[in-house]
Amino acid sequence: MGRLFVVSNRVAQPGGVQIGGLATALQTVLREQRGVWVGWSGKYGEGPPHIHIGEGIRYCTLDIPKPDFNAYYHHFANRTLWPLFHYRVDLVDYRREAYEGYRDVNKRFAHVLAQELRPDDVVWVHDYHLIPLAHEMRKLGLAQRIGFFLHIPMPSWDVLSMLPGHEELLGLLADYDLVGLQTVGDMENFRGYLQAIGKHHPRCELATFPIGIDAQAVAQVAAAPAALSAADELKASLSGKRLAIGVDRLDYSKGLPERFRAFARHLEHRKARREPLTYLQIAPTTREAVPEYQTLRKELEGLAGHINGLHARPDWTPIRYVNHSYPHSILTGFYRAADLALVTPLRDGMNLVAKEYVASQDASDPGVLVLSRMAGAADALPEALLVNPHDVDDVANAIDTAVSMPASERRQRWEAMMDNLRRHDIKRWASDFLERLRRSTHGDGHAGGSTADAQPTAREDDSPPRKLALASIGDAHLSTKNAINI
Ligand code: GDG
Repeated sequence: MGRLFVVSNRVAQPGGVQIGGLATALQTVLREQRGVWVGWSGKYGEGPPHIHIGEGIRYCTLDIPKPDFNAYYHHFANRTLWPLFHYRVDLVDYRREAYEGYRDVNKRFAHVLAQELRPDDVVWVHDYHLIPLAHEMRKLGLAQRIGFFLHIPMPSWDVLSMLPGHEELLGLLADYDLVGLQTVGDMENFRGYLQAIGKHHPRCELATFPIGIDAQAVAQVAAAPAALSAADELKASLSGKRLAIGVDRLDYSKGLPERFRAFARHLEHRKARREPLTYLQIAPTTREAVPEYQTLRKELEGLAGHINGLHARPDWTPIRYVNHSYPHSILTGFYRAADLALVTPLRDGMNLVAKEYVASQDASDPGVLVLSRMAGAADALPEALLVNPHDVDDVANAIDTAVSMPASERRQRWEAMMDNLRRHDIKRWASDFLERLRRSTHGDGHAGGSTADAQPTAREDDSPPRKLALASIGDAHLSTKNAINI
C-alpha cells in the first residue's frame, strides 16, 4: 500500500500550537500509513520546501511570498469563499487578482507534491483553500488517487452562482476521485449545482462523511483533575447561579450577535429575573487581518456592554465575554460546569463544539445542548434542543426549557447523543473516507496514465449521514495567545 499524503493550509507539527482532535486523528492515520503532511510553513518567502520528520510523520511545508499569501488566504479564501459558502453573499468581496493569487498558490502546492509523490501514494486534500489542487496536479501528470473533504457547508446553486467564474472553479472539483461533504444536504446542494450547470456526471464520486470527535478521549479529559478543578473554580465564581456556555472562534458564521440578543431576550422573561443565569462566551479571535472580523469584534463588545449595563446587578454580570483561548483540558472543564451550551451558528459545516460539549458532560447530571438547525451537527444530534438562530424568541425559549428540564429527560437526551458520538467518531470518519478513496473507481482510470481517458461515471452516495469531532485545519492566524487547535 502506498503512503498517505494529507494536504491542508496548515499542518499540525508535534510541539507546535495546540492540537485538537482532528489534528490528532490525522496524525494517527499518518503515522499508521507512513504518511506525509503538506501545508504552508507559516513563513513568507520562496524556496524549496522544508522537510521535517516528527513522530513517524514526514512534514513538508512551503513558504509562500506575502503578496501571494494575502491574495490566496486573506482575500480569496477568507473574503470570497468563506462568506459565500456560509451564505453571506453580502460580505463576498470578489477580486480577479485575488482569484489569480489563489490559483497560483494552488500551483505551488501541486509542484511540491509532484516532487514528493510516488505512483501508489494516495492524497487527501482538505478544505476550500485548495479546491483547484487536484486540477493543478493532473496538469503536471500526477495520476494518483486524490480525495477532497470540504469542512464547511456547500451552498445551493443560487448562492454559488453569484461567484464570478463559479463554473470554472467548482468544475475543478471534478478532478478529484472523491469529494467528501459533511451532510446529505451539502451533497444534494452540490449535485443540484452540477445539474444546473450541466455537469450531470462528475468524474468524481460524491459522498458524505460527517466529521466526529474522539468522544472517549474528550470524556476522559473532561473527567481528569485539570478539567474538574477548572469546573470547580468556575462554579465557585457563580455564587450558586446556573451557567450557559458558548465557545466559538470569533466568526460571523457563528451567530454571536444574534445569540447575545437571544440571551438578552431570555433575561427579560420573568423567570429569568427570579433565577438569573450567567452566560460565559469564549470567543478567541481569528483572521484578525480580515476587516469583517474587526467589525464583528466591535459589535460584540458593544452588545455585551449594552446588555450587561441593562441587566447587571452589583453582585452579578449576565455576560462574561472572553477573547482568550484555553487548552482543551480546561475547556472541557468549562463545558462540564455549564448547565447548557448555546451552539447557534447561522451556518456551520458541522460544529465540533456541540459534540465536545456533549462528550464532556457528567453522565449522572448532564447539561442541555441548544443547537442551531443550520449546523451540520443537527443531523446527528436531533436530541438537542434544535433552534432557528435567527429567531431570538425561539432561542430565548430554548434557554428557558433547558434551565427547567428535569434530570431524567436531560439524561435520556444525553445518552442518545453520546451513543451517536461514540459510534461515529473521528477515527471512523478518517477510515471511512480513506477506504472509500482507495476503492474509488476513477483512481484506477488515473493510475499510471493520462486523466483524459478516465470515463466519467458518477456514483453519488445517498446513504444516511454517518454521524458526527475537533478543529479547523485551515486557519493560519493562530497567535500564541489565541491559538485554536492547529
Ligand atoms: C471548521 C468548520 C467543522 C474553540 N475555542 C478554543 C478551542 N476551540 C476549538 C473547539 C473546536 C474547534 O476549535 C472549533 O471547531 P468548529 O467545528 O466548532 O468550527 P471551525 O473552526 O469553524 O471548523 C466546522 C470543522 O471545520 C471540522 O470539520 O465542524 O463546521 O467551520 O474543536 O474546541 N480550542 C482550544 N481553546 C479554545 O479556546 N484549545
